[in-house]
Amino acid sequence: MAEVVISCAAIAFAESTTMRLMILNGPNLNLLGVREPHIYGTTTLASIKASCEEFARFAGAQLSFHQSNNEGVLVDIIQSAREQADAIIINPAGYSFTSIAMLDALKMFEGPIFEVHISNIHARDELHRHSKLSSAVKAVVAGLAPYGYIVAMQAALQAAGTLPESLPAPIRLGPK
Ligand code: DHK
Repeated sequence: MAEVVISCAAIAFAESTTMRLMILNGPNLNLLGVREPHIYGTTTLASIKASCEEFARFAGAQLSFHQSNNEGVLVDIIQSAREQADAIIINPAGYSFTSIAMLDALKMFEGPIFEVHISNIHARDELHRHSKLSSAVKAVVAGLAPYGYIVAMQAALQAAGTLPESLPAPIRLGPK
């Protein structure tokens, strides 16, 4: 009987410490792979999703992965993160430069937010250079190609102290 009680407590602990990551992708990212490959490369969104899922499995994190071309849908998903996620990783794509509605929704999320851009938006044309959403996020990863999603996941898990113990100290803790 005592054994049953202990294992129930262990399950409850494991559930309460599982990091819930939400990855959110904005408009036109469904066409990654064929879309302006000289800027965004040839990796598809399905491949990015599979890679993020593999990393989440390795790290023992929960992952939900979304894409929408619709600003209102993206606002709804960001609002749902208030209940369903501990951290948001968002590539707002074209809405980076226009969406006050998404900025307002992100500001209501209490956990850390990581903004990802596949390209280095700071080295691009004037229209693609100034994200309106960055003021609401903890960090911006730009220019690392699809690997930026993995870096953002790692940063979110590191900030929460939930990177696997098996990783070397510089990755788990950074420089002392
Ligand atoms: C993706 C887009 O769709 C553009 O509108 C942004 C971003 C850049 C990216 O690099 O992932 O400017």
